Amino acid sequence: MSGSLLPAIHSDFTQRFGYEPLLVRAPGRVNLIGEHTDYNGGFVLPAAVDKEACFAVGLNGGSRIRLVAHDLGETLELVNAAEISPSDTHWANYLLGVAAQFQQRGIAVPGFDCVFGATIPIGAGMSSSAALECGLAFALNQLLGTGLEPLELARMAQQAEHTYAGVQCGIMDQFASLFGRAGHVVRLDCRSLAYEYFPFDTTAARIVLCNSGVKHSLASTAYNTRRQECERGVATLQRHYPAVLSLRDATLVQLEAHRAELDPTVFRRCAYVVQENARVENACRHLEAGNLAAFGQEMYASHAGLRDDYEVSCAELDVLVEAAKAAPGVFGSRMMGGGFGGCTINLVAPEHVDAFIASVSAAYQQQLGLKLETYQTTIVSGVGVVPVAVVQA
Ligand code: GAF
Repeated sequence: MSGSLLPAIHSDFTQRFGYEPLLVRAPGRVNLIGEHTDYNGGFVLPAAVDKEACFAVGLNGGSRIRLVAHDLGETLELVNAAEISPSDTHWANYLLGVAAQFQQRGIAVPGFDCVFGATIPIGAGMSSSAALECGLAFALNQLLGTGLEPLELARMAQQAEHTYAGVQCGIMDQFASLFGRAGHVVRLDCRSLAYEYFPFDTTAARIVLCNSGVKHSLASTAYNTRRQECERGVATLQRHYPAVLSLRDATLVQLEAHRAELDPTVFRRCAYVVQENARVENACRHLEAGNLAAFGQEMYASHAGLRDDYEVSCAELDVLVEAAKAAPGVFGSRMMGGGFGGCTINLVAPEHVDAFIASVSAAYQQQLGLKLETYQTTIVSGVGVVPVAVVQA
């Protein structure tokens, strides 16, 4: 259990509440390619990684919900679990939103206690919020014996984000946290939710994240705006091509043919999504062929599209990607996640990782006066129970 918060979370829970909880870990995720495609019915290529949220959860036999953010030293108590509503306490909404999803499905939520903490850096684009949602959804499903399938838990976690956090996100992050498989990336068709695992060979490339350390404040508003712009594009295309249900069905030829009817910004947003979907398909073929150089080129093209057409990058991320291009042993680099800050994801030859980190850190310091934090991630399995005996070992 080295490096895990679970031992501390476990003892915090037993000291506060005096009974044994269920222990659950829920990983954050990386996404190799396929950004802002999930809510357009398209393709993504994420993996669960070794930065995680940890939970100790138990039913308390009463009607109170007692939530403890271990890292922050903050608590929130709700007198009546039957009356859940959004809270002014930001972090609590990810958890309350999940409990509300059980209720919406007609599943009564009795009083419960939850102590949680996370090693996922907040605002780094590694889905700390999805990990919180998925971890509690999984824990309550176990404790209540509701037997909901993991896909349903992913949908509930996504809905919690929509209704209690106000972000109209797609399903990638929640899916990756629940369905991650150690040593594999997963290609998800976000429309059919069909998925396929691809082995990721860490002897050929390591996944290194460079955290810009910035999170621009309008990120969630801008995210929702991007989604609306895509929907406007689809509405226009649908008048001509009724089979276009989402941008996943659209082509560049169709967009070009009706360019005059589309707002120029909407056109660029849609063109980016259509191209990014194609890049995910190409990238999977390159991964299967073991062609990391070609895979990396798709990553660079993805970043250029996110920067120029989708406009969700920022100066700090652009500096990091340019610095990566100039560093030794790099196959590819791009911003990752919703954007406006957070991390870049970099595929780096194992023998060059140290030199890569030194080189990008120096460039970041020199060009922006900022200190870079980096993470070498490993790919782990999705949300799961951790036996108390393992935590105490
Ligand atoms: C965020 C969202 F939560 C995801 O659903 C996805 O849209 C991503 O941004 C961009 O690809 O992480």
